[in-house]
Amino acid sequence: MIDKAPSSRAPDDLKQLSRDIDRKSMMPLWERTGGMRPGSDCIAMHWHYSDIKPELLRACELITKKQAERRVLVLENEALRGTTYITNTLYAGLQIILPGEIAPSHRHTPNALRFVVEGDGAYTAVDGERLMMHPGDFIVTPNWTWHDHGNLGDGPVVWLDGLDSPFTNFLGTTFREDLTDDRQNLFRQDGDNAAAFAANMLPHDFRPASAQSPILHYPYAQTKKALEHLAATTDPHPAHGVKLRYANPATGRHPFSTMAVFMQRLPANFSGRDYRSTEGSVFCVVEGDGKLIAGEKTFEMTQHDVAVVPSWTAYRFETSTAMVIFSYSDRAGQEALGFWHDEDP
Ligand code: 1HN
Repeated sequence: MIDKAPSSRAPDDLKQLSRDIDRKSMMPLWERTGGMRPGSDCIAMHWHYSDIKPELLRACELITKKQAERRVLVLENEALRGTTYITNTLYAGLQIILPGEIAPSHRHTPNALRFVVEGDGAYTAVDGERLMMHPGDFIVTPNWTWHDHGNLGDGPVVWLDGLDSPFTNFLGTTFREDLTDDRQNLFRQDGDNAAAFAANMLPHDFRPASAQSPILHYPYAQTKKALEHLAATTDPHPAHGVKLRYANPATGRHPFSTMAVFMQRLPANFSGRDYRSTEGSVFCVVEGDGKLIAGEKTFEMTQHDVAVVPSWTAYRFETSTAMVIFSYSDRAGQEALGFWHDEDP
């Protein structure tokens, strides 16, 4: 006998089907409400450095670098509380180190970048070499390289840590290891890495073994000079001003397999055009003041402030003074996987 037409059975039988399969860890795709679209649950956010700095100093009184291992205030997206993430794919935290302190050596599978916010005299040791940190410098800690930090100066030093830890957590590939000694053995002289890889030359027999940049240190003095030269000789891009991307000289791509890193300069009285892309970006103001308008929100940004703009949220800048802004995003990972997309009218 031919069964009744499906229409005369619904909706009770259909509801029963949903209940029955739910107990078997299944769900009906036709009940999914959200469509397929770009963007994420994260929200655009802004942290004033004037709110961060006093809390960092409080943490200095309450916890030693040794106790904390890393004395860091993590900037957590309000939509991702409890995860340590600033976007679905990126981590951001502000780290402070006092004179004489050291942060013991360890290594992990997430890649890390340091962006020096304030203070002089600190170093990061990476892969056997000590890299002196100056404000505005960008330092690469490629995954699985030993790294420890120290402060040889006479005042606190603050930097922004950017990690791709959400990637390794997502993929189930997060490993870490402590070195028995607090400090790694420095088997290279200061300046070796820059001489071998940052003079627009590469060692003759160098073969890139990974996507990571062989350059470990991108000093702000160079970046600033390049931005100022281009700002004086070329027209700014209508959305980004003069924006440069930190390059991996061995591949022409990004310094990390996952993270793209940028520095941009916006002229005074700039009124930027809206822009959006699938990358989530973390911005840190190096110099100057201005507004970042992200979706419906307006952030009044001043020096050292941090903001996050999630995937597919349109944003633009409006400046009063000239502004220099550092940023990193998950664009490298998106490009590598073939997912990156932008809308640039
Ligand atoms: C880490 O190793 C450092 O080495 C900073 O300074 C922040 C956040 C999550 C996981 C590892 C550092 C970190 C981190």
